[in-house]
Amino acid sequence: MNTLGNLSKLEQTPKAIFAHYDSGEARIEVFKSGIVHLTVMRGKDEMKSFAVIDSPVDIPASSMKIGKADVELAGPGGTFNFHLENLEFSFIPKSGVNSLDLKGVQFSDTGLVAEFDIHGARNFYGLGEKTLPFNKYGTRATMWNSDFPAYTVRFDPLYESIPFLLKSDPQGTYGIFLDNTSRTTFDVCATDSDQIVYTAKEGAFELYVIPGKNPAEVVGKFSELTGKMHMPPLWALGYQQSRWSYYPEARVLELARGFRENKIPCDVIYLDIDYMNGYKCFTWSPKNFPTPKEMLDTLHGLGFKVVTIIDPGIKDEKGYDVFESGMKDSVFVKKPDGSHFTGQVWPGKCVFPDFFNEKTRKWWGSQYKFLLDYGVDGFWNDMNEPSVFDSPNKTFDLDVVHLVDEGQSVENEEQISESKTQMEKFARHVAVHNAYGMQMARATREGLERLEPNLRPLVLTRANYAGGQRYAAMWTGDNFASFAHLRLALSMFLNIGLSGQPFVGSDVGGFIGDPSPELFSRWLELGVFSPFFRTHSVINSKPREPWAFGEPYTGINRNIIDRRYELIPELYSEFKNAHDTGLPMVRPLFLNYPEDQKSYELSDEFLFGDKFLVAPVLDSGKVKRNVYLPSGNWMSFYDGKLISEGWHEFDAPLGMTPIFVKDGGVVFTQSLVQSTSDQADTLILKVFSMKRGKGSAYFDDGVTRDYRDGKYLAMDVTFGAEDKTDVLDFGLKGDYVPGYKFIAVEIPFTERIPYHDGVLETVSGNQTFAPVRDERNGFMRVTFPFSPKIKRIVLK
Ligand code: MIG
Repeated sequence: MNTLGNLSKLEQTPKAIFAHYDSGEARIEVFKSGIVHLTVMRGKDEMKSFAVIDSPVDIPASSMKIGKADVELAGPGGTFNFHLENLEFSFIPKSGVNSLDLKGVQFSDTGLVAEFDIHGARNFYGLGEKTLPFNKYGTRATMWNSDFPAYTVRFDPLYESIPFLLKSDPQGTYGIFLDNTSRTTFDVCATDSDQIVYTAKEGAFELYVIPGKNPAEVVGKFSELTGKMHMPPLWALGYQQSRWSYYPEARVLELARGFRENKIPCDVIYLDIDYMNGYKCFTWSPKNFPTPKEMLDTLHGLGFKVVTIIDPGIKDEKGYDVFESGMKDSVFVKKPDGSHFTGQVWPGKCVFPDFFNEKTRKWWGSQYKFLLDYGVDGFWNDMNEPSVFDSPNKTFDLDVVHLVDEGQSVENEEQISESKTQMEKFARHVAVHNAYGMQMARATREGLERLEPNLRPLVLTRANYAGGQRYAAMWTGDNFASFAHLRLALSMFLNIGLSGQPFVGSDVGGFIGDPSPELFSRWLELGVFSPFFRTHSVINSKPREPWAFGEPYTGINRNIIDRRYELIPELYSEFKNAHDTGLPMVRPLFLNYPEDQKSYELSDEFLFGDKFLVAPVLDSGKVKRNVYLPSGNWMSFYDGKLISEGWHEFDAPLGMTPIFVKDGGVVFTQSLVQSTSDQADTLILKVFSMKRGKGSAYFDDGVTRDYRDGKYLAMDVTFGAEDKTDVLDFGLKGDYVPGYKFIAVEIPFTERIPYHDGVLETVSGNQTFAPVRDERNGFMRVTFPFSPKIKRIVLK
């Protein structure tokens, strides 16, 4: 017996086992790679998932045992036992330790409660965008997308919800995903030291248990379930400059020229709400931006892209074409009585698109044509928690109705009516709140893809939900100009990345307040390795261009941003890896070193992909940094000096983040450019090894989707040192030809070199060069002409 009543029968189909109760139903499904999904629903609580894009597979009969009320599934990741009479379930991982027991699911008028015994597990990560400690053990989190400017450390909830928890420690790992878009809470052993208590206000209990050999496998499987990050345009990896707001036109142009005159690379300028006419979406302010087309042409000529902000609120104003067309097509959110829900946001009284249905998403997507026609390159969706200034709960009324059609027909949408079958297509806001921002980002992305089918859009969103990586990059909202927030930003990136969303950044310098020059430079240093790298600040903040603080800071900031641009080939390749595997670029040490107990506590240093370890300075006044290097040998990125594993103290003067490369890595860098729209002259392979090394890089045109049809170049290189000869072997795949003129190799300097001969072997023959040698910082550089047919470089 449980709160759904008695179990009346078990039923089996190839893809599911159903348990029927007096007032509800449970269902067991299996997904690829051994993910087990348990749904428990009261009556008709179930809703199609916004997060999950994968489909269940046939349950392998050989691994299943069904009794009268019990089911056992034995998979490669462990054993799952269901006791369906009382809705209990246990997962015993292969390792046999830290099993996970669900102690029933109870439904009541206030929602559902489920308790899990965790049997000694003490390390939990994920949960998306949270300001709670890195390890979520001992914390309580709420999932309810909320706009809270100037949030503080431990403030919760914020803009985005990803109800995914990763248990990982040297004993083993698993993931649990509790898919529900209403208000949910996770008490991760804050009340009972060995129990997770989960509650959901509305909807069904949807538990996915993700087994895995190691945390990377679990995170990878979660991304199979909920989708991968899109491949962004290359320019989205460049440095980006924003503030609330740069206007008028002349100031925007002056800003752009400032970058070029100061020789500080930059790719993107952001226009915050003041570019609009009275904050109305899809308009230009005639006063501040009288000639947007000309301005955009000039900016493009200077090598800049432009991203404009777009909020969901549409001004309720007769004659405003976006409002009129939306009213005509009936796309705005309604109250249960059929009238429109309105609320105050920037433009004044607004209506809000109901992004949950396809008709509205199409309508919304097509609005972007207005801005694309002027040449705007990317879009920034803000306020989409949704945030409403004047409503008592700061968001939509909980009973407004959304038409959740997932592509179904919407003919009778006018009548939010008595008809039962129709009502099922509607969801009250309270049940879908956490997916509103994600569906806005989706409408934006899908619209842009329809309008410019061969371009990769950049969409940035503030609110999001699990799976939202399929639609947009995200930033961590209105943070604060303090060292505490710099530290927090990194810990947030790590958990957001583990939650399936690799493309993340924070407002460099802190949104609210004015950073000291030192804090700003330190934040830029973290920015070099932040997937999304944008400076942004609140209205009336002091100037925060990289040259705003004068020397020596201008020079320091230039060097920092230059480093980002030198690393672009490597960063882009890591983006491609994340797009392919779902693993984040910015990752905690334990993702690669799961056996290392120490790695579970460290959130102030991180790995970038498999090669880099980065230890930013996160304290004021510090010029040294203690760094923990996990197992193996490491080399300093700056001078190739060999360093052994363990704790070390390193110098870290302003502008110099300690960066290390795993011994055996070949890192792809390039010569300096002022934006990614410039072609760098030289591709530079930096070898971090004395003996054997390898690396790979990915190139494509950076803007179109042609890479899907073979227009890319995947370059694998292996390095080997023998006696008096160093050899680099190249493996190439794909038919894209990068525009480099030269390829240079940098090898740690030893007495074996300088070289006398360099041979470049290509498929069309060999060429011998007297190497143009260049000694710098412990490395010897040899340069050859770049050939897309390169097979091997021999240095003697
Ligand atoms: O109510 O558009 O987080 O980045 O500058 C504030 C103005 C609305 C909040 C965003 C911030 C942006 C600001 N917005």
